[in-house]
Amino acid sequence: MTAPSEQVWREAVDLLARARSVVLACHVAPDGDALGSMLALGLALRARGVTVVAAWGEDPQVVPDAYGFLPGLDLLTPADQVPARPELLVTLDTSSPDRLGLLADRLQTAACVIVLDHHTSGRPFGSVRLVDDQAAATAVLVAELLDRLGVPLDEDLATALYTGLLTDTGSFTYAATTPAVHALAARLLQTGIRHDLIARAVYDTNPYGYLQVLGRACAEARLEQQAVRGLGLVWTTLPASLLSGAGVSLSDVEGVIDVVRTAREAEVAVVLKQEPGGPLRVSTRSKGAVDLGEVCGALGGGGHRFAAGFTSYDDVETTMSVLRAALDDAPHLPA
Ligand SMILES: [Mn+2]
Repeated sequence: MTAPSEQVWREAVDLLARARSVVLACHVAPDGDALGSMLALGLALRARGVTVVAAWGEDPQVVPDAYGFLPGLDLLTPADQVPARPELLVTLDTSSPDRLGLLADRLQTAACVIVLDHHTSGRPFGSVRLVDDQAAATAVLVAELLDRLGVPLDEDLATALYTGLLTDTGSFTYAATTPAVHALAARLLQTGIRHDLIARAVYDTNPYGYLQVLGRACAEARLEQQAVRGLGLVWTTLPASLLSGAGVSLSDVEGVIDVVRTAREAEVAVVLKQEPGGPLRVSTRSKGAVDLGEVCGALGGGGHRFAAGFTSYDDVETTMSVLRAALDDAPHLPA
């Protein structure tokens, strides 16, 4: 896939410049890029006099504590109050209709759908697709869109965009962190934002219970050296009882996989998180030899090449044997 053509950019800019009201929707269980991208675009459009509704398809919509500092949270609207027939719907960071959750039906009822995304897998949808799988974050595409709309960056826009950039690049460490990514980060910092406080809020502000959960997760991690055709697999589970006992939510434990994935013996890391009375949320990371977007896509999920996930309604044992088989079958990427 390549970057969006000039014609697609022009179509999107024309639609947004003419719109009187816009509905913005990001994926369920939103991360820093989904939220930051959506709120930045929402704030910019509202400043231009557009009526903006921002939402994701969960009821209730709970903003993770780590993102409580983001500007524009007042744009958020409960999913059941999102207009039934949007004049213009913009989806952000969302690779498949099912990732819109309760709002997936708006794809049928909206007069027009603009898609802003950088995922490699998923089921394509939408009429105007600003999709670039080489982009480090959806925030990169939103920044370009704001430039093309002639919106100057202010501190609020920069805070939201920087949060997306920071989180989706793994603090500017993943391979997609190009010179252009750093150039955008520099422009964002020039607005005067406190990047140190953003990083602290996102990464260094955990509830005490997180330490207990992380300890258990690491102590019980399993290393399977022969898995992934000998490249190695490390995995662990976070049972609902462990999370509730420690008083932490699913969004509080997003960072566990970033510790588990550091095991040098394993190409692939997996964390299975159990919702109380619900399915398993399976997060996966690879070091570059396996396309996990493909693997998780085949299991009903999706994501990026090196970071992806899916939802499983089976137990841990069954889920892991299905995943092991899929990882054994996955083609190895060139180094
Ligand atoms: Mn993203």
